[in-house]
Amino acid sequence: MSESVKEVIRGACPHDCPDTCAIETTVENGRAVKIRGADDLPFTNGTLCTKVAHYLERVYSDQRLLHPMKRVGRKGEGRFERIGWDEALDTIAAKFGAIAADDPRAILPYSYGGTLGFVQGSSLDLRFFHRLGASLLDRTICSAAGTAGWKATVGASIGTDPEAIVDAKLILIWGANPIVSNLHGWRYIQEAKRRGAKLVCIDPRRSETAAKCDLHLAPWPGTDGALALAMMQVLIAEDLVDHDYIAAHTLGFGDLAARVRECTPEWAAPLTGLPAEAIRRLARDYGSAKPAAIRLNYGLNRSGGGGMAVRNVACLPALTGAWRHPAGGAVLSTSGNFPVDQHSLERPDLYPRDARPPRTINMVEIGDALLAADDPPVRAIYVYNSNPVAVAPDNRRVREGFAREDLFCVVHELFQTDTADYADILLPATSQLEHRDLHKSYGHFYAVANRPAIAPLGEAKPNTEVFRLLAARLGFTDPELFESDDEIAAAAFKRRDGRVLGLEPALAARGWARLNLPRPFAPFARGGFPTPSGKCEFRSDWLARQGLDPLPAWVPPHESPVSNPSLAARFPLAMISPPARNFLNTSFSSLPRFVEQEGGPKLEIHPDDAAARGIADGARLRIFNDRGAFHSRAVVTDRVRRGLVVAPSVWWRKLSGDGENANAVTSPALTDLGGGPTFYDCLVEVAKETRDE
Ligand SMILES: Nc1nc2c(c(=O)[nH]1)N[C@H]1C(S)=C(S)[C@@H](COP(=O)(O)OP(=O)(O)OC[C@H]3O[C@@H](n4cnc5c(=O)[nH]c(N)nc54)[C@H](O)[C@@H]3O)O[C@H]1N2
Ligand SMILES: Nc1nc2c(c(=O)[nH]1)N[C@H]1C(S)=C(S)[C@@H](COP(=O)(O)OP(=O)(O)OC[C@H]3O[C@@H](n4cnc5c(=O)[nH]c(N)nc54)[C@H](O)[C@@H]3O)O[C@H]1N2
Ligand SMILES: [Mo]
Repeated sequence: MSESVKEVIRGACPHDCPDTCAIETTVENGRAVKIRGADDLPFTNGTLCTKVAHYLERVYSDQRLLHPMKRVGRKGEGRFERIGWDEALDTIAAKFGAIAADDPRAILPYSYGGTLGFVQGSSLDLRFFHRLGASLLDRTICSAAGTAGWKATVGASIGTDPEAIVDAKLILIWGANPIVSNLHGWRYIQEAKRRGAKLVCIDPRRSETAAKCDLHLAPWPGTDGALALAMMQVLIAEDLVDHDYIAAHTLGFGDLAARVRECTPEWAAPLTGLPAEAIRRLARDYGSAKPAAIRLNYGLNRSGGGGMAVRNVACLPALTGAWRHPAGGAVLSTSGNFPVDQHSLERPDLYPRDARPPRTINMVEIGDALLAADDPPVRAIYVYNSNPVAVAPDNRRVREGFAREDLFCVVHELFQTDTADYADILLPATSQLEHRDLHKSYGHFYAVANRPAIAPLGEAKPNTEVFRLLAARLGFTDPELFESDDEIAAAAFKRRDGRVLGLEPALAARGWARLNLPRPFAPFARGGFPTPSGKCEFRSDWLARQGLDPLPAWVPPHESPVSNPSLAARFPLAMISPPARNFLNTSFSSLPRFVEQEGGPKLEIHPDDAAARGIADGARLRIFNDRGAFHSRAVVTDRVRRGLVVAPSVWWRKLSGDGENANAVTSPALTDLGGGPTFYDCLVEVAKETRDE
């Protein structure tokens, strides 16, 4: 009898989540048999979320794409025929070569968060498209607005250590739902509560997290900017500010004080839908609790004023001096702490000098780009790490764009997603267990390496491998296009004096390494903001130079009863579509376990709004506006405030019953800063569906 070979391989969870867990995969005779969270990485702490705990069901799913295919049916129909890799790559190279001879900017890469790894997500792929001279993609679909608002104020994506938050006395959880989308971060918030912290959740609905906090404030979506301005008004008027900190480490306090003078809680009350007294009390609590921390996430950045909302919130800890304490301050993302060598990874210098100036397309506007871009029109699209036909807003336009018969579409995927249905050539991708990668995190201070645990399934290939093969077929000879995954990973972090920054030895030895940051870490206790002035910028010349308001301001949502009464008369309900617990964007939305747990598309609606429309719990609903419509089952609940409906997302369109998901109605309008999406800035009407199928 042959002895079985058993091995534990250390890896990283690749998904778009702040937690970036270290995982351990047990492999027996070449097959992964068990997966668990690593015990030794403190943030992971031996646990995985409900999705990744069952990761092997994803890896070994019978839905996996295992060989290249070419389209045989109509676009979108999803009928394919098996071909070999040579035919697939030759077809792509011939098409790309011909189009590039004309104008390479007619070729568009489209990628986002399928994996957040440097190697498979932002290295050779970008080098290849740079070398080709393709259109550039502005990757805005998630965090662009908040990132810009934070940058204007604080300077870079740096903030409080999420592990240090255990010592805070007050924590504002703002536009965040950690129980669902930052589970491992929630453990530290709970520990703070155990040590006596008060938890306040600011979220239009009573989320899983809000239900566990001491206080829940439910503003109208997209009005956080007004709430933060009113808090500043109270803090300044009642002298709850830290004058020494302001004098030493901030810029433009006088302008700010003048700007917020009229922004009283009474002013903000009708805008936010919160009682003035609740706003005043929140500001007083925030001004007196020491240390006070703010855990923002991206929920508040998905509205017309999402950039400014984050900017306004980011001003608060500089006003009160909360940055002085490691457990105080605020954090939106920790990614700016990582010494990433973006230039070496992406090589923008490979862009051909003799070509016409690069053209950039905002990924949120993909529908428009495919349908209306000229100079030149988009003639080919290469989609990887993303499922735009399900996740991009104003879905009807997106689908029309992908349905263009004259568009050459390549999709590289693990699964036959809604987008894959539109491919001319569909390529099979490896899962995280089958390729090499290296990760930073946007929710903690650890870099995590990923070693392949098993061989690629079927004929699946990693992203990098496909670009190496395509580069050769297109006749490129630049060595940067042929580096191995190990070489790419080794170049991800900056070196100083030719030496690595101390991360590699630990990464190699145990698969993860903490950034070389002091502990305790209070990034701005003594100022040193990474802004042009080195101070927290209440007044931003960077914004002024872009023709934008240099001061914190109130930017209303595009669609609300206050900003657009005539639209609200026809579509009176505000819809948000935040992540469902068992999905990760659309990455788990086709697997039976998770689809069953979610139990079909749902729409949460307040009992009064339901009664006014004759809607009973469980009724089939049609949710619509001028952009489109989709169907869901009613969940009548007071978890949502009056006037708000909530559609947990993101469903695969083709598995949602009616072929539509929430993005049938979401808007393609952009945010004030950063060109981000406005998924949660969306007015709809809801009706009981009489035809019940
Ligand atoms: N289980 C699971 N986890 C995930 C994801 C997933 O799909 N599923 N997605 C991952 C990704 S890509 C991201 S970007 C993050 C997203 O996670 P978060 O950044 O936390 O963002 P959201 O879940 O979009 O929103 C968080 C909360 O903000 C609330 N919210 C909506 N509009 C507003 C508003 O205008 N103001 C305020 N104050 N709150 C508002 C929502 O109701 C929600 O409860 O999570 C990641 N983690
Ligand atoms: N209505 C609504 N829409 C939303 C949101 C919302 O809250 N509401 N959230 C938005 C947010 S925050 C985000 S970040 C975007 C997310 O949008 P996307 O980044 O497009 O995320 P996913 O839908 O998970 O699609 C990722 C795809 O990449 C594939 N993939 C994974 N690993 C690899 C790999 O190694 N190689 C290749 N080639 N493919 C791989 C996965 O199988 C998956 O199909 O969606 C946005 N859309
Ligand atoms: Mo996201």
